[in-house]
Amino acid sequence: STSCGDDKKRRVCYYYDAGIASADYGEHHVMVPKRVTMAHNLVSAYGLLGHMRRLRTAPATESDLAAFHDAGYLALLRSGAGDADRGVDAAGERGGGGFDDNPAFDGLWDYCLRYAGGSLAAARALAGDSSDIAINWSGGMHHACAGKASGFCYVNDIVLAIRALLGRFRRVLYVDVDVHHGDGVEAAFAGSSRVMTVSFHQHGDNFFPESGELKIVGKGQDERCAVVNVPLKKGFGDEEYHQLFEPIMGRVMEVFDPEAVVMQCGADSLDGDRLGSLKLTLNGHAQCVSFLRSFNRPLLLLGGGGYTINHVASCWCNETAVAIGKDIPNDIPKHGFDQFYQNHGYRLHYTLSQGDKNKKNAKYVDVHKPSIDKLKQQVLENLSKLKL
Ligand code: ZLS
Ligand code: CA
Ligand code: ZN
Repeated sequence: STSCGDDKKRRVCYYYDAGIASADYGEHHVMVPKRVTMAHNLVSAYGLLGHMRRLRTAPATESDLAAFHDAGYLALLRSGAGDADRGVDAAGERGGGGFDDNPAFDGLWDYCLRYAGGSLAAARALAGDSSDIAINWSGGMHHACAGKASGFCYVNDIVLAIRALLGRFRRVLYVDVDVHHGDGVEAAFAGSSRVMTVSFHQHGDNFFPESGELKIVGKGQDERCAVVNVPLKKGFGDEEYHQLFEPIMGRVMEVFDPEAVVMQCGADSLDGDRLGSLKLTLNGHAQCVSFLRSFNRPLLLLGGGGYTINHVASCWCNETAVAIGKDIPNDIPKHGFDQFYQNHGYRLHYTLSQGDKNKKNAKYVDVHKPSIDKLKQQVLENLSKLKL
């Protein structure tokens, strides 16, 4: 069980739309929307639903999406974008490599409206002051651009949610712990001093999307933008991560002093993920949530990546418990999906045997561990240079 920063309870509201489960990127795709249903069933089996207000299921409307996205791109998305073979990235052009990160699948438009609707409803619950923490695990699609899909993301629910929050709050902080760089959100607010974006991500060896280098503090001459990037090496685990996360986020809270915080909780930074090569434990990941929660600002929790689906479900269930401020037992209650956790002895907090993959990445930690403090100093220095 993770320490919750404090014992003070929060008013938590939770959004779940069962319609998300029918979205299917295709049988060989790594993105599996059903993992959100698995997380929800775990949340329910642990009895956590009784501790939260349930948000009304309300898909977004096309005009909601038009607050950020181009009309032409939305028309393409709504039309189903032609044959299944043709991705909707680059406004209809076929993705490279002969297979598609962003396939046009049946029910895609409906899926977009539902996950974006969840993040918007959650943002509105915070803006209307009816909750302290709002959760939408089906959101967090941080790569989508105004006019194109990217990295499994079609509609950028995060940008929409932040814009909704800006109607009520002066400064909004965005924190992204997905293993990938939060490029779409960063680009959308790079010119704004009312939104600071912070992403921690694996970087190097052409890891997608390759952006998010340390040196990028802002864009253009006038540095009135607030962008913080923390590039990490393969193999980094709880110890290395938190040597950076807490000092950096502590300083960010000090200098930016946000009135609301949006957190993308991508679970692909966990150990054993199919795409990522970081080694966070469930507790190490949740520690990011409890640290930000401890500052007591309106907090929006969103999902994101996560490609080993039982790990994802365990992670987001655990973080729902952290949001509420309730300890839950490590033994997974019997429920319809419990066979997915059999390989971990029906335990929430899984441990992996030292496989080849782990050994291989251990050398990266040996090489880069000594430079973590230097990285921290550089990020803190960048922070002191921002003109806010
Ligand atoms: O942050 O690396 C790339 C781009 C390519 C290689 C893959 N091909 C298909 C297109 C060109 C350079 N794409 C990344 C995208 C990662 C998106 C992360 C999203 C998020 O977690 C937020 C939700 C990538 N990495 C791995 C794959 N794509 C990938 C692996 C395996 C497959 C199966 C399904 C699809 C095609 C075969 C796929 C993609
Ligand atoms: Ca990230
Ligand atoms: Zn990711």
